[in-house]
Amino acid sequence: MENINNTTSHKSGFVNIIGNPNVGKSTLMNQLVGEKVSIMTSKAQTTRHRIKGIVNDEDYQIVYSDLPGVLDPAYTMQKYMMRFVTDSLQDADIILYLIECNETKYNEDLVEKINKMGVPIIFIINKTDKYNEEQVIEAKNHWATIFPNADIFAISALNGINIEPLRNRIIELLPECPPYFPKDALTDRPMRFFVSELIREQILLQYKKEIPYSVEVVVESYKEDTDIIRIGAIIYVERPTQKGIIIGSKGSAIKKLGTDARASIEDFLQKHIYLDLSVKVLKDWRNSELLMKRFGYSFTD
Ligand SMILES: Nc1nc2c(ncn2[C@@H]2O[C@H](COP(=O)(O)OP(=O)(O)OP(=O)(O)O)[C@@H](O)[C@H]2O)c(=O)[nH]1
Ligand SMILES: [Mg+2]
Repeated sequence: MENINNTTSHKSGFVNIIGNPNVGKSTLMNQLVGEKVSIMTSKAQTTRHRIKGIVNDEDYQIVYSDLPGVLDPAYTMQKYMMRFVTDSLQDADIILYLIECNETKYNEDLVEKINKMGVPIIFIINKTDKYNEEQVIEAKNHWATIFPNADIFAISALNGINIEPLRNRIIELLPECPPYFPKDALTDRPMRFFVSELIREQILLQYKKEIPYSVEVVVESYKEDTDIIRIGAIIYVERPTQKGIIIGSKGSAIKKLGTDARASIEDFLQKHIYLDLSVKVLKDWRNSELLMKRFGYSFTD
């Protein structure tokens, strides 16, 4: 029988996560999505792209976007990273603005734009596990004046504290809308992208100083056989000395990198993989518009 009083409706929307570097944006997105869609490390500027993580339910679809941290660009790559953030204001249905509890610094232009957008803002105080109640209250009072229209939540993304009420509020605020992506989609990125990110995550964890920031990882080949996936990736660096550091004495550093990256990719793909890593010098790639485009920084969705 046809239901003429069709009361069932579908909600869907873009929920974009904005905040300074290292405040826990990727950790929060992974918690909300329930999968490791975005790499997370203790180093600032881990995330360089807009990465979508999609949550599907019968009645709704939430399209989260993890974003690079807000910064003053010093070179071309950072200019592109910041563009992902400003572009994300255009399609946001809900903004999650995240801080670490003790933080007071913010970009005034960006905050003004967010406040004028007219979309719901959820202001989130993260890493509450590291601070006492008084400090959390102080942060709430301080930031309520900067985001006067925002809902305020205090959470620990790492420990999963207060995530459930936050998730419920997001669902409440979602607009009525058909789904943007197929209802079985987890992300809009191809496997190759996640593989290159997992290799870069190991580089962030294993190498010091400027090395992780001078590196771009490109998956050149990805061949799926019945019981193994064969992956070839190139690690681009900016200078010959950096190539030497990545490889290490008698190849020891790249060997460890290969072993750890393979384990992490196998964990993600749940399949055996063969990983071939090579290192190439691409002088000053971070300051080249052409190379930024070639490396996929110019696409925002
Ligand atoms: N103690 C504590 N640490 C956290 C929490 N959330 C995230 N972290 C840690 O903070 C660091 C940064 O986390 P990310 O999720 O990579 O932060 P991000 O904001 O995505 O950083 P960028 O991508 O560099 O801008 C990691 O070491 C996390 O484990 C939390 O609730 N409590
Ligand atoms: Mg991040």
